[in-house]
Amino acid sequence: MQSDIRRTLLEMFTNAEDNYVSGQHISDLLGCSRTAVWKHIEDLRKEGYELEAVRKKGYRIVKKPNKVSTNELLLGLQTKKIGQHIHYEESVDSTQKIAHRMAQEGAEEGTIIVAEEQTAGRGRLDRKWYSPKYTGVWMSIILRPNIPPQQAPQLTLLTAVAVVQAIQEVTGLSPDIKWPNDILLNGKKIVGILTEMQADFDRIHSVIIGIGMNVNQQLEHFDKQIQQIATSLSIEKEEEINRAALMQAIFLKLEALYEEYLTNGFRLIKLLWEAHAVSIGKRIVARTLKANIEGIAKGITEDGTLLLEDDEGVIHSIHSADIELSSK
Ligand code: BTX
Repeated sequence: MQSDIRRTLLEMFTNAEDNYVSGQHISDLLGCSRTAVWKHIEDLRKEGYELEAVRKKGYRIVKKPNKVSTNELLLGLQTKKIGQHIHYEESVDSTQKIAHRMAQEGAEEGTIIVAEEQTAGRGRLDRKWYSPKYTGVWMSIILRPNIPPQQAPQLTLLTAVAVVQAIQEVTGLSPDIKWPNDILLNGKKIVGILTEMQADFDRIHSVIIGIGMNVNQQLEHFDKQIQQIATSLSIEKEEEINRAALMQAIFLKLEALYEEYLTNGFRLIKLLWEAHAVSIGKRIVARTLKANIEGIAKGITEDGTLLLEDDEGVIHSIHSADIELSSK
């Protein structure tokens, strides 16, 4: 309730742009006293909003916090489901862990868990995912699709398309997708996607999609080990990028693609994915847990498996691997 009022207040200030909104006008609209208005303003200041108060004129926002708080994410959000429930924390071990717990406790489809920093962010196969404070988008999304569990990997590809579309829209940059879950700019990793699920043999309870996106880091923010392979949107664009705007764009694109997927299946998503994929048609090495396989990446199947043709003409179906372009 209190937070709803603060959200309405933020909406008023945002709509007013640089103009002042008078205290009287606010108390009339919200139906509360001038003292109550002042208390809400103080609460917003505690959230990190810089608000200027001028006698006889009123209030206006001078600066928003560099945060992906619930208020910032819900402000003006146009989706029906994705992002309508936000669980925000300053610092967590991993948003995936919290998402798993919340999904088990019955969290609604579309719920987002987001943190400013992760102290134990993880990638696939328990690899580490660096998630420094206030610089990136570290979030998990809970979905509850009515699809067979073996089709869940398609959602990784769907998410990759949504993230690429969102980056294009907000920054004008055009990233590439590297099968199955990396998004690259100039050959360096900008986003990682981790899809996990809670399921029985034949039924999905929830799919938890983790998205880690490097947004405002500079090179020195990256750990030495990954400086060669990682980049951020800000390094590539040479300006600071609004993380909340990026997240809202992801919510919108994801919702549209997810609706298309549930209604018409994977066909269109597959075409969109292939249009952004760098490795298709190229000679690559796929490092699976069992072996390294080299050959030409022919494309992906309906269920998101990579098809690789080796030098003997044998087609391999790769379900899980790290791939890189062959040096041959
Ligand atoms: P992945 O296993 O494909 O990639 C992990 C590898 O990527 C690491 O071994 C390292 O080499 C490199 N790496 C680590 N951190 C970064 C970074 N910030 N930028 C670029 N490269 C990096 C990819 O796994 C899936 C990552 C999902 C991360 C999200 S964040 C929100 C959610 N919570 C959580 O704990 N994980 C997911």
